[in-house]
Amino acid sequence: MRTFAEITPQLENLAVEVPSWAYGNSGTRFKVFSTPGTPRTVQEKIDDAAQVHLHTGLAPSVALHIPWDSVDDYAALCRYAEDRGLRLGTVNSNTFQDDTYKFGSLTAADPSVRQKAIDHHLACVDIMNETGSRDLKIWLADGSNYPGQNDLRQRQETLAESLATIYAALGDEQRLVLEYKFFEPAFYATDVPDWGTSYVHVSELGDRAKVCLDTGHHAPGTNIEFIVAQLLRLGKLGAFDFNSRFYADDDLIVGAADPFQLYRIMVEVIRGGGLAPDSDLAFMLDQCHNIEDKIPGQIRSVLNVQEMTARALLLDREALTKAQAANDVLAANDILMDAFYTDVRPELASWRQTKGLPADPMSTFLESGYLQQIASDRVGGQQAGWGA
Ligand code: PSV
Ligand code: MN
Ligand code: MN
Repeated sequence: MRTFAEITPQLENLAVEVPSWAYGNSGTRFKVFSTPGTPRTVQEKIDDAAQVHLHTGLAPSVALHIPWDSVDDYAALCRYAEDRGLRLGTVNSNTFQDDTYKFGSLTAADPSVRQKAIDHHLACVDIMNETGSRDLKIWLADGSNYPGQNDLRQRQETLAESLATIYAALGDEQRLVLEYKFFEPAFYATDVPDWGTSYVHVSELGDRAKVCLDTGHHAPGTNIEFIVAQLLRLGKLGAFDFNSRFYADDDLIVGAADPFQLYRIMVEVIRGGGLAPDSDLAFMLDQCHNIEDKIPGQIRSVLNVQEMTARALLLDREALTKAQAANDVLAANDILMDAFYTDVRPELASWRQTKGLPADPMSTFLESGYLQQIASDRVGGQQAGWGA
């Protein structure tokens, strides 16, 4: 196995973008629980995100969701983030909470609905121009509930046209990342249900269009690391939305349900060059903290990603390649498991200290008094945008 000292230069390249919506109240369709100190404004979400970066050194940017995070002055918002050591990152569009989009947005049969959805994305690009954001992330709720409800094929044509219009509005340094999800809210057919469909569309668009892989958006048992390997091989994996799932789109803390899966994903990321200094692969969280405290939930999440990345970096790739070439099934599996079973937490703690970070970011944050402070300062926190 490699030593910890050998992997730190690569570990240094890891940065995880946090979502603004993780700091708002969220829940299920049964109940949204409020948390004392929940942000009331996007600025307060940025304040909370800054705490995650301050204690972990891992989360230098925060993703926005439009219109949840709409403001009058994005340049000022940018400065606000910079003053707190953060960048504004990916801009997420939202065409799933408006009555107009009941029968689809970018795929809608009604041209006026489609135009409204396209215009929303063009407005997102305008925002990106002000925030300096590189990525426009599109997740569509579009789909149908009953066989015969829609012309499946026509909707693919319509989607391609809508995406092309949006893509044409992007600047040379900007990208479009298209997320897929196998079901929900549509239950019969979803217009972008899988990585293949996303791949087909982004390939048609051009080099600056890529797939976004949300780890919670697959059927149970799906081999996600295979998808990672394939998309990296094709140069088309643009971004991750990390989270954990037990059942469906659970949006739980990444690495909580299945740390081994996260490890396997990171092994393929590293194998495919996704952690190299010149890689443009974005690591983002897409999570909601329904019952746990939000900032600690985010701290735990970025630390989980760091931990599994460190284990994946420890993997002795040379030995693995040899065992694979010799068809030594058990040796190959052993080599992969050796790195996975290595507890990297003590070495990560010492390494953090060498960088001026707390050895234990979670306890340092909890002892800082920040949670108590926001609980007394903030009254009437906002919902993340989800739930009833
Ligand atoms: C809906 O499933 C979703 O969770 C998608 O994963 C998006 O990335 C996210 O909402 C935010 O729009
Ligand atoms: Mn997502
Ligand atoms: Mn999701």
